[in-house]
Amino acid sequence: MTLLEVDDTIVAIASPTSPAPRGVVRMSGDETLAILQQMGIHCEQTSRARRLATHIDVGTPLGTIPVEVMVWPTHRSYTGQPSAELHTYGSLPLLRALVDKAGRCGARAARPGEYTMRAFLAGRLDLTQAEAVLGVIEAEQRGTLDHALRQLSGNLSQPLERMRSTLLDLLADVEAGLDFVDEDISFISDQDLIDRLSAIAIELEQTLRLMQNRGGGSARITVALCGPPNAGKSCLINRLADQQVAIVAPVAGTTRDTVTVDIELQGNHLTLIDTAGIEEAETEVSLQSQAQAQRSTSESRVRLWCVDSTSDDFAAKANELQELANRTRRPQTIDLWIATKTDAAIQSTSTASTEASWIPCSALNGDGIERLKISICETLKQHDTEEIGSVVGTAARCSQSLHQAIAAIQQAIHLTGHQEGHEFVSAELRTVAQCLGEVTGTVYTDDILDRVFGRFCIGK
Ligand SMILES: Nc1nc2c(ncn2[C@@H]2O[C@H](COP(=O)(O)OP(=O)(O)OP(=O)(O)O)[C@@H](O)[C@H]2O)c(=O)[nH]1
Ligand SMILES: [Mg+2]
Repeated sequence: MTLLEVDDTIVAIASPTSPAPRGVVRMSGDETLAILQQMGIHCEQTSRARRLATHIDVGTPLGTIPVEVMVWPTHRSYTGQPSAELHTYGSLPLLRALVDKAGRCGARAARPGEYTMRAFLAGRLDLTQAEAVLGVIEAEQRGTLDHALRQLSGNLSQPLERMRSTLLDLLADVEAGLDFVDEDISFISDQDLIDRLSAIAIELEQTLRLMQNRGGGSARITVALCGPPNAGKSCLINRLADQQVAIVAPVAGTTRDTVTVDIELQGNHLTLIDTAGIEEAETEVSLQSQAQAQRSTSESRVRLWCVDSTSDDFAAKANELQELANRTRRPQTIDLWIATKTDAAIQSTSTASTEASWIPCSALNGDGIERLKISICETLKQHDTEEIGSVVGTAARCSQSLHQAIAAIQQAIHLTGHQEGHEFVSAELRTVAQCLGEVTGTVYTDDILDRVFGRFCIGK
């Protein structure tokens, strides 16, 4: 198949195929208006987008069905081509009948991602934005959706395009100097070149790191409850999940195996993990449960460190846990500090002597639980906004190009520093520009387009 074929007119069902009140069939291509005409839809010849309510005869056995038609008669559409949407009841046989009729009138069935690819080829979107469209379609988490929307608005491609443009300016200076090499004229000093390349290298490394941090964007968010034995972790997981998933007992060391439960909080899909209280392992069982607890604690995205606010040595326990938290924290880890059993505290615990900011709560009477839930969601949101981020597909596709770009830029810095000829530097800078262009799609090949658009579903 030739991916870059954009002259024919394509048609596909664009809405989910499960029954719904409304379904959409989409068309795009130069013949859109002529095909609509053949289907019995007469559009007056104007250049404005418009909407009309009509009926289409799709043949036996369905007969004539009501359809609302939206037409973009010029290139001012999502795909940059004349296009149309036919809205009717969301029933698969009806939608298929419409697609078949359009097919009989000259349209071709669209391939996966073909609409978005036409938008890309028309310059409506760059490649990272096209991938963000997929990210939006597939987003299961609130945070993932926010990322995809930010990427769609160009937050990833804009800095990359800016860096590429600076680089092309530098390349022009370096290459202009090559023409005057005998006269010893240069358009940029070596030091200036090194400084400006180093700044781009730093920014690229940062972009790459942020991309990789997002690796598992669509997975569930893990939230571990951890802390000393008897701190009230199991009681708290039951309260957060609103069901009895873990055994609660007054003896220390009740929980052995980790217990997990899935919950949803403000659009975030969380997996809560109750762990064994942290203690010196003295038996084989304890050794295993401690190892399991440590693994869950270090791998979880959010950690709820629970300390019993009624205990005499609150501050000592808290400080010990904080050291442990610092030792085991990963770049994306979120630590929250929970003072438990506040209903039973005789006097308010002195949390001031510790560094953390504490969320007081009682799993018994529910005090502070709402605030805890809000804190979890807000910190997740805040962490997500701090990242440039990228949708998972973009990260997978682009990290190699970014690695190559960084290697080439470092080589260019090295060559300049060692006064090697500027012709070698210019070759490296060309590689960098090529790699950055592959990320945003300024430079693309069939293979890249195949990888990006092959992951889409038909109709998008
Ligand atoms: N008053 C009061 N008691 C609580 C609260 N939460 C837990 N407890 C009690 O504290 C004891 C220990 O609770 P668990 O939830 O089993 O504690 P844990 O941290 O899971 O303990 P391990 O599994 O042994 O590590 C039980 O007797 C609970 O009833 C609370 O909010 N208020
Ligand atoms: Mg427990």
